[in-house]
Amino acid sequence: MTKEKILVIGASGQIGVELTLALRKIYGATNVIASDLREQNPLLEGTGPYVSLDVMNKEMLHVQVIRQGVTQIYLLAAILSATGEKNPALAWHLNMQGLLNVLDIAKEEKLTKVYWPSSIAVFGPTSPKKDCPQKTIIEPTTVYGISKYAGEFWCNYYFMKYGVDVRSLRYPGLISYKSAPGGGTTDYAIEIFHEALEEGHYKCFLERDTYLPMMYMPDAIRATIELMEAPKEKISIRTSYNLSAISFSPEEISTEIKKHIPEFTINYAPDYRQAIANSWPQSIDDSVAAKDWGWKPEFDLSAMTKDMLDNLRK
Ligand code: NAD
Ligand code: AKB
Repeated sequence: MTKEKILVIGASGQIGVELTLALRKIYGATNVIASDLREQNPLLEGTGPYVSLDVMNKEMLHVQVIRQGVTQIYLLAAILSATGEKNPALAWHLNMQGLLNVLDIAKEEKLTKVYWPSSIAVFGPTSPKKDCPQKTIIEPTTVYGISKYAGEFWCNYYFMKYGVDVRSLRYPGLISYKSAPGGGTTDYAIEIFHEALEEGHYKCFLERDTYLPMMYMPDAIRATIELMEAPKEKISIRTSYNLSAISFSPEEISTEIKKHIPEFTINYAPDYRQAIANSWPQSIDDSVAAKDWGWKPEFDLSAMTKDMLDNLRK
């Protein structure tokens, strides 16, 4: 068996920090290279190698891959839904060109595996709202969603045409306490915890009854690693797998928080992100991931709320 050397691109972000730490536990600290455009995240400092890298600079990326003997890439650098609507051209450019650079290098250097996340943002207003299936009408209305859907088909293309073993998950909104979120529509469900503890009040940018698919970060990290470690023959989806855990509204999460902080209050002042949220499904059917590689979430709303508050209080 070849010794794996993993490059995580976008390692200083919300998922990158936790995924890098989890991969370092499995593969050994020196075999997982963290990289980002940003300064290294303080949570990663002293835990393993870090390189400053721009995924848009294909030549430099290629040099790093060869120089470091990289065998796998996890590509997390992207612009998310809310930030993407403010600068559509930049979101399209980074989300597409970054992926194409990685896929090309993976093909040329015969990397063993590539991971690239998609999102529930691929779905649009014409997709089913409840239990949205793996294969259905997909007509995204945000530039982020369009870039993710196009990206899914580039992944499929590189697998079919060149045999690049690229795997992908359509993450729901991810909730975590370690690293700050990077400009998504589901970020309210993280902000609410910080504001509840610091101010006792939260002004929510979505309406009270806006249901969205969500997941606690430990489940997302485990799903990612389970997908990447699954035998190749178990992977039937080469675009991106639906993935699901919890669905709730701002009102429901605030009720859950009140069980721990009775004086907590919330008011609603929807902004441009409401239209993005309205275009997405309320819940996702992930039965194909369950059937193919045994996916099963662990955290429900009450377990997640308790764990978030316990950790943020620390
Ligand atoms: P994030 O914004 O927190 O992190 C992205 C990281 O990429 C940042 O640290 C940023 O500095 C880095 N980056 C940006 N441009 C770069 C460049 N040119 N070269 C190198 N690094 C660059 O995002 P995240 O929430 O960690 O998301 C990671 C991936 O997961 C993205 O593809 C995102 O679309 C996807 N995703 C996230 C969620 C979620 O809820 N967080 C849900 C669905 C999908
Ligand atoms: C966002 O809100 O943009 C992300 C996502 C669901 O992709 N959290």
